[in-house]
Amino acid sequence: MTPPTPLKLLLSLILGVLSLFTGPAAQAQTSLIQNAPGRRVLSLNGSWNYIIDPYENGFYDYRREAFDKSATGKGGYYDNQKPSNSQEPELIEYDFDHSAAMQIPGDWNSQDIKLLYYEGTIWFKKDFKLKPTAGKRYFLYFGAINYESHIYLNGKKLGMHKGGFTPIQLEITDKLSATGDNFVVVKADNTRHTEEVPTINTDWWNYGGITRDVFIAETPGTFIVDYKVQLAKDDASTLAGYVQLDGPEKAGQSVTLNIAEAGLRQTLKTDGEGRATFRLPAKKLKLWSPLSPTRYAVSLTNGSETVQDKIGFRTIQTKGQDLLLNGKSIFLRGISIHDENPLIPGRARGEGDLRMLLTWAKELGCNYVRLAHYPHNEIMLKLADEMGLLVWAEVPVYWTIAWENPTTYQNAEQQLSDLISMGKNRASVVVWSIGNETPLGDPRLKFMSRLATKARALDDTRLIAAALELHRTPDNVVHVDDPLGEFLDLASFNEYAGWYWGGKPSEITKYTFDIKYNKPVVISELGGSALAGYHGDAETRWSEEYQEALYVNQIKMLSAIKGLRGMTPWILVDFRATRRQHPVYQNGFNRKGLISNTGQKKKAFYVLQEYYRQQAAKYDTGK
Ligand code: GCB
Repeated sequence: MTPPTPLKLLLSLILGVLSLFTGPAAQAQTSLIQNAPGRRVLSLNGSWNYIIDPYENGFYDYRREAFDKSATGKGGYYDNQKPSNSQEPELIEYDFDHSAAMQIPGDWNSQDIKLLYYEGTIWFKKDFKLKPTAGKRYFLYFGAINYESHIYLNGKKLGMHKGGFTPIQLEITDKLSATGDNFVVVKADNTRHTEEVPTINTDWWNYGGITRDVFIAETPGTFIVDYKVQLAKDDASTLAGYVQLDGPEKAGQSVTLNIAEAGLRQTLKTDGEGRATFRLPAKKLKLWSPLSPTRYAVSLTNGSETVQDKIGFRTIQTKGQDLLLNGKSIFLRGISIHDENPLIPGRARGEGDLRMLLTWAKELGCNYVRLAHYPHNEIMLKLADEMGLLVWAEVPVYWTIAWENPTTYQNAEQQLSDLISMGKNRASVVVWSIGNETPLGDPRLKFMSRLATKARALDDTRLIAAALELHRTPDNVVHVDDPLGEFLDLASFNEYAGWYWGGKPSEITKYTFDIKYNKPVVISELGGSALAGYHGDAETRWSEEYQEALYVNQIKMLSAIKGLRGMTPWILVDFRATRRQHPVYQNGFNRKGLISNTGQKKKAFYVLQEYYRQQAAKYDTGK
């Protein structure tokens, strides 16, 4: 074999960067349809046939050349080939229609026992009927597919996408069949790779498949693709935002913004790019808060199209170590949550599962949740708006990723942009988190500070944060001086005194904190494990009593921090994690939940609930 020339190497590097998003997916990612589920939709949820393909035989030929890159583009499972009536004996070595089916949305691990630990490719196929109406446009939309997906309609490739927790949107207007009979095929591959986001090492289950809703949105030829209707930065009397049209007639159009209940109505004109920005006086708005989660019916009308949303309005800002919601001090009574329904156990499959998680958080006394460690379902953000819970939303820049790889950075930035795009109209979202427990070092600081700058450029009305690193000195001082803190709005860090360090729960009150930043301290994690129903004394690891004592003493220790403005202990419910191997106490579950995987509340739940009751009495009454 001849070694590649430098030119060839350069070319392959450029192609590598471009291949992160190929086909229409690339365009789609820059402008996700705002409130896509609220458009006119045809749901493709339900039963999908699947084929397990660990060798990727449906994607590559025997020389390992991809079928979809061949001259005919044919040969892969996405052809969904069926025997024809010809006399020729045909060889077809797969058959979707006679293969097993699973429910979508839903991870594959929880639907077929032989897939519990599976990492690799699975093909999915769904038939649907849709006859396009002339003049309309159609978008195929997936809430999330973990991790790399190749998507085909009627045997033609639509695009490829990487990232397991952000929406995928593909225009299919010209690709629907005239007869109305269509089929969509998805190759989903959840193989972990060191250069991806997240990387190979995490403390959560690598659930594969089409884990969120699938539907087709129908829009007019020129339509309202995106909008932001929020309060201006730190200014409760000004409504600010934009409307973006897409389509051949996007320039010079009138769009009417109407918030009838607030007596607000304004007609805007789009510019040459189809965009109209606005700043309007908004004195009469009743502000959104956890105590009173007021949302307004907001409508945007362009010609025959009206898009409707329910939007709350609030401000969030920091002042030294104080944290102000609508100008008033607030204490964030939070809890961390994974996108998992422990009762399945598997990825949450829709509104019912998500509402159950948030109802538990409310019962705990929360006014705040950390949606760790990746973008959660858009429905979760809407429920948080409705139920009055503030949100920390995050991207899976987790532990040690490939800091020096430009493609890895682009990927992280894309996931962050998509998260912000999806959540920017939700009053509940007050924090964009750019990562969790990333290790100190120059390449990481460069990567993370660039991400922080990007987040601020995309949305200056929310706080930017990350779970920072800490270190201890022999004098029992815990130092938070991670240089990344300079770029962030909160002093947030994960702190595991009494579990990973610091001795028994009764010993941890000796620790004090030295926090370099004059910023609100919002602790992003603390906690320890307990197996529900296992009892011992406060020094018996894994017992409910140990976890209970740990929470009692954590609260004592943390209450001494000047500037403590909230916390999200780890975690609401036990969750599946391959790292957690102890056959008696863990059994494949991270047991730091305050609620077990069968829904049983552990003793520590009540400790935190009582602390939050006291904090609520102190802050929510304005005392
Ligand atoms: C952490 C991580 C979280 C883990 C947790 C644990 O610091 O951020 O993802 O699950 O600790 O249980 O160790």
